[in-house]
Amino acid sequence: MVDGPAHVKKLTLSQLQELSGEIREELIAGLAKSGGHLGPNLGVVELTIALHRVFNTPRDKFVWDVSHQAYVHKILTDRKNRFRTIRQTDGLNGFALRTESPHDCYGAGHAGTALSAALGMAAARDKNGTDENIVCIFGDAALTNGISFEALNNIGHTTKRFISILNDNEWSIAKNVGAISNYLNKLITNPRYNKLARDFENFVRRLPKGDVAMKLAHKAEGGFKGAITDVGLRQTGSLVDTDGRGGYGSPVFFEEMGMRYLGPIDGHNLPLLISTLEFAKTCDHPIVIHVLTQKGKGFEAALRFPEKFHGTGPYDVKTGDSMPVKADTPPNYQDVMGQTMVKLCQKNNTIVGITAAMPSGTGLKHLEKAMPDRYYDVGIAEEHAVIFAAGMATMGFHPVCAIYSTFLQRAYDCIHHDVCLQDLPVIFCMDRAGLSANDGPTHHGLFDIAYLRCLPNVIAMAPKDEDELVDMMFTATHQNHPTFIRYPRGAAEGVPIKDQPKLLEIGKAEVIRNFSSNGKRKVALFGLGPMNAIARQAAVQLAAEGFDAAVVNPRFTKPLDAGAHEFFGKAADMIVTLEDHALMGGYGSAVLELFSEKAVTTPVVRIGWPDQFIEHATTQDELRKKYGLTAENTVAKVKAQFAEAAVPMTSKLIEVA
Ligand SMILES: Cc1ncc(C[n+]2csc(CCOP(=O)(O)OP(=O)(O)O)c2C)c(N)n1
Repeated sequence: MVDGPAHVKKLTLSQLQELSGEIREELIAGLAKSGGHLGPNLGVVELTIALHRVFNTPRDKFVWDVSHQAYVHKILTDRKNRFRTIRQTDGLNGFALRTESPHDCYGAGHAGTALSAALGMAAARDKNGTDENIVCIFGDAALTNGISFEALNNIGHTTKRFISILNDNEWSIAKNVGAISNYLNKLITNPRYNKLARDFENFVRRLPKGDVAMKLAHKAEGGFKGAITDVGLRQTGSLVDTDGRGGYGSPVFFEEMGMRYLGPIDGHNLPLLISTLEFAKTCDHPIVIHVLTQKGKGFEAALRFPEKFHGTGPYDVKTGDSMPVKADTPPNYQDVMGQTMVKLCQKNNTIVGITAAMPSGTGLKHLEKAMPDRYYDVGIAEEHAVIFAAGMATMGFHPVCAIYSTFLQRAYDCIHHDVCLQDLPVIFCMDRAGLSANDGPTHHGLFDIAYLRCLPNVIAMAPKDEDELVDMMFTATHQNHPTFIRYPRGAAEGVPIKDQPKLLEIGKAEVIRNFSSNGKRKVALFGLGPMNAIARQAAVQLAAEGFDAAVVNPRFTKPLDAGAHEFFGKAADMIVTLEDHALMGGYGSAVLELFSEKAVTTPVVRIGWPDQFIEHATTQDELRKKYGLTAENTVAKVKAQFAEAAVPMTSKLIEVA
């Protein structure tokens, strides 16, 4: 295997082809244990090799959209030997990361940012008067995102030198959706796109002899026409698309945006890719190269199941089968959410489900399958999803936006301006609220309590288990206000789910374990969402050490149960808040604000995530341990606080509720 990008430039075409085979093997074998974005990376092997053949990072800049497909780039730059540590504790991050390598000029994890970032770099380069190449690589689904269009609108009149590569594999995580996807398909099936062939032939003829890359191009010359006209053509079956307009697509859209369109070309044809990129380097006009790739190329299982292998867990290298799940593993929260949606929709025809390109991740695939007419996939378009939901809500519907906590950040203004300000009954199911451990900081959902609790009209809840998630979803469908439910990634607690969900009283906490005896130091633990289990464990440990420990399930971060918090605040010698969220502005902060208003002076220990971006790790437990979100650390902190502050024990007898 190669030693860095300089080495890639020395290889012959057949060696490059060998290299693509080796990289595929490394991807397939290397990710089998840890999982990761196998399919997208198998699709860009040749493209990434060609990029490193033609350009010189870190001087030239590659900006990857989402950057989940940058593994090959990592292998080809300075991280080959660490590749098998990817997404694991102290290992490589699964996305491009500026702090990881000078070859990663721009970090990402959220979709749709690459064109804007690359354009910013191109503008800066032009201002500096330097000549590095800025290359943006974005997927067909990134084009369903508004920011990409905002950038496209801006490119033509901002710079003359901008190379963008549209990596079109027809898939988002699920099958790509919408008019843009149809448009790209029409472009692909248009037999009249010979423009590249002409340009390209002229270009190849003008090339100086002896140049290694150009020899490759000449070698390709016989093949590239075939590549353009045959390889990768997708037959839609009928030329009349579902939109009824039919006909062929034309690249006029990109050209009207002030970009030169080249393609579509076969994204697995190395010489063609290399020659095309060489050509792009000479262009004094923004250019978009439409490259057709196959997600999962080289691994049978990934070709058969592109959605699963977009981002897969561990698998068997031979068969692609997932590793067996332990028999007693509770269901995932996302599946509970999706199955509950089906049940709720069956009973109430005002409810619909909306996803921004995440049918499996959010669990809404269950609704898609059972009741497709109540399901909307709007593409990677969180802002649109939220405003679309707001529109439906004005017409008497109860739309449920199922969006990961981290991706909902993208739609903050829409939540504020469209939903909360108009006090519309949109329901938000925020999966991955908490850590998304092996994804890392781009995907951790640690900020939603803070960004939501300052907005008027909000009802915000966090279930302690899957049964309560169902109650909360049911309760949300009975509200006339914006309602937000945050729950974590992965397996739920394993509690039984009632047949008939319960309507919860808004703003009412649940007392799980009350104070039981007097004459002991009293600690009240408020454990929010999944941290309630930690609070219960800590209570048992504290009780064993002679404390009287109460546990409350706050359920609501807004409105807070002022009565319960005040009661326990005054009754206890010490309060502990536990949350799977940033401490800054989170649930514990809300409790402190309430205590300040109610003149509760009891000391408060807050357990949650510190004021820093949390790195990735193999498991959530490792990070919780490192940052002290454990029962053991809670107990230790309580004891230290008692010792340090010499907290006086409440002298009067407590009326236990
Ligand atoms: C704002 C945002 N929403 C959703 C996602 C989840 N997501 C990650 S990759 C992806 C699909 C990307 O598809 P495409 O851009 O075509 O690239 P491909 O994986 O097909 O190479 C989605 C929806 C995200 N990363 N960012």
